Amino acid sequence: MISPGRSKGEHRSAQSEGTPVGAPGRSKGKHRRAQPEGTPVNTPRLLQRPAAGTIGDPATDPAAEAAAGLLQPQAAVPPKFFYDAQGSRLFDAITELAEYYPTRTEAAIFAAHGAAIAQAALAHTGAQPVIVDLGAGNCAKGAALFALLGPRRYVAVDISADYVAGALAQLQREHPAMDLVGVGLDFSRRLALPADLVGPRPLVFYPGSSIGNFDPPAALALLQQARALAGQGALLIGVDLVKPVEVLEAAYDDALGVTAAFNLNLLRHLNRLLGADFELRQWRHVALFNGAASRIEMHLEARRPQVVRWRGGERAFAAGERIHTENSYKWTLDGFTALLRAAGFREPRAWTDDRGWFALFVAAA
Ligand code: AVI
Repeated sequence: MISPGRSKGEHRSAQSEGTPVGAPGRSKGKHRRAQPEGTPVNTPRLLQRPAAGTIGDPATDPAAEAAAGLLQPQAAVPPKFFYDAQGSRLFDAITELAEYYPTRTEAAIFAAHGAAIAQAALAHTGAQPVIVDLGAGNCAKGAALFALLGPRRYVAVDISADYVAGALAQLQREHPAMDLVGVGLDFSRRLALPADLVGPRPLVFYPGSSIGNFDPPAALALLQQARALAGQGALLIGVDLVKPVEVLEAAYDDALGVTAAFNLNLLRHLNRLLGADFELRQWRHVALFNGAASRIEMHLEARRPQVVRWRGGERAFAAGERIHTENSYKWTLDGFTALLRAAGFREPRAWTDDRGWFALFVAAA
């Protein structure tokens, strides 16, 4: 069993081809700023890849999945329900908080070691790789790789297709000749993309330590799928590392209350998705470090007894009762190296910051 917080030895639907939801292919650039003669001008392609399944089946229907989570003895709703459009914007705000170190630490590692990281990745993928960006969001991190890697195509995968579509439209203005593809996909269920989209040796890019939002068995399963997706290519992944508890808890409970708003926004999302009647003022944000599991936990705690109703269900909550909304596992370098190897990756290499707070790994598929 591989676990995140300890060192090595001690120890995180069948898919169709996808339905285009935006204008495919290339445009003649009529509505774009003038380009030098002969510069090809593209339009982002957008694919929506719905999970196959039946409405009402928690395994495939998001509303049913959220409702089933609310009805568990210890209520729990998966963190993917943070990311409606508002939640995605709140997450972007989190990344700029003084207390939230992961984003800027990861950026500092790229700034210090970008050339070496790119060289390691290109050694596995070959020149001009296809970049497959998992959880691309505003696409800023993926775009930052363009200068380092010179990709021939950028595939931005995100649960929020609308959000990624807006980001790609902006990105296309800055990189008119780049082949940009947006994919709306909940890859926490299953990670698979058409072979002709990703090619034989893509670079699968999973930054920001989102892998930490999966428990170790689920992280292993996702990495195994990432390895299959990477074919003969490589993985470039960001991983948050174990560090002092005060630093961790402040990062998930900031003074401005942005993380609290991000957590509470999940209830707004459930009100819309399920027709629920959560009163946001009756809940408070809780973030704590669980040292035994080596993870930050986020919860929403009922301020007073209440009954919450939604289409087809209801639940009474006692004062102080919690809904578990997120785990964010913190790994050691050895622990994550072992996880990569267990998933079938080879030759893992890691780069960290001076404090050893965050790591970027490159591994061959
Ligand atoms: C997306 N993920 C890596 C973030 C994290 O740090 O676990 C989500 C987050 N939750 C609260 N703040 C940020």
